[in-house]
Amino acid sequence: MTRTLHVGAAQLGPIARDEPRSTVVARLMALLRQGADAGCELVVFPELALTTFFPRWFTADLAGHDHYYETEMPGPETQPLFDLARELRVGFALGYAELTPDGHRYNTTVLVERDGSIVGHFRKVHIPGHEDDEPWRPFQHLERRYFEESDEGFGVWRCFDSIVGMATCNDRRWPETYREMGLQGVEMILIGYNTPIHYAPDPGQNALQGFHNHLCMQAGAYQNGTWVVGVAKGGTEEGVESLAQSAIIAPSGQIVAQAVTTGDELITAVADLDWCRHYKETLFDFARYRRPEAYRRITDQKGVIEP
Ligand code: CDT
Repeated sequence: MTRTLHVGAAQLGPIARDEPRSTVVARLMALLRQGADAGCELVVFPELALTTFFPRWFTADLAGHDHYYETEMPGPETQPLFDLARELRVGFALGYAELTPDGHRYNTTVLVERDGSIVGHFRKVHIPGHEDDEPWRPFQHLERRYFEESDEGFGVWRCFDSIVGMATCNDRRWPETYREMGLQGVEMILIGYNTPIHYAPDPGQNALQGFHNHLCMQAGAYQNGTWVVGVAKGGTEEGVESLAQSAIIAPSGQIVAQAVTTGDELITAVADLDWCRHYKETLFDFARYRRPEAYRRITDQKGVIEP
């Protein structure tokens, strides 16, 4: 019998700076209900799905921005989402800003099973942007000020009768992200993102944002024989236009569902998990064909060393 996982990508439109958590959670719950009505077993929300994308604003005082972070998950305001998941028997992945009891700040995603129990957390590995105030930009990308790089790497979890992994936004642009999980047999990678259309260091890339978004996720899916679920927070948020184009991508690299709006929108697919084997056991039979001894620079070296 074919193994399937009915998955939904719950794209969000903008979240205003002053939008209360309760309103955002109500939006998430509406999408979770839509997912249940569509037959989904798992609904994936974007990166930093509880707040506006606050790293666009500089602050000299991080503690003054503590209200953007969650100190517990679930907390009082997110508990209703967990309760609804249990009631509907629909799991979810939710990106949020995490402030740990010992003061560490991570860009985190929590994965929750259909019974409302936490499967695991993923903390973003590749933190893009800059640390310091750069007022020349029309808006900033201060993720490197607000978040630490995770040293936990890319785990996978046996859940949803599958092998599931996570990555966050900028992680999707790096082939190592997918291969780390591919080497653990991943069958579905969940990726939330906030991608401003305008890229200040090289605006020539602006027109290519949609292309690059799909290019990297489709390549990651195909080269590792896995499903990839890419979920945006899109639309114009606090004056910043962000890419939507959420997509569910098959192990063939083909997009099987894509969002057509820039707002709150659910897209779904019945993911055939056995489709992964067509790639994992043929062209990308890692055990047979990979040559790790030829790839030593990938872990021994960080930047480019020209001959
Ligand atoms: N959130 C996030 O990682 N966004 C980046 C923007 C480009 S780097 C300034 C991304 O890779 O989409």
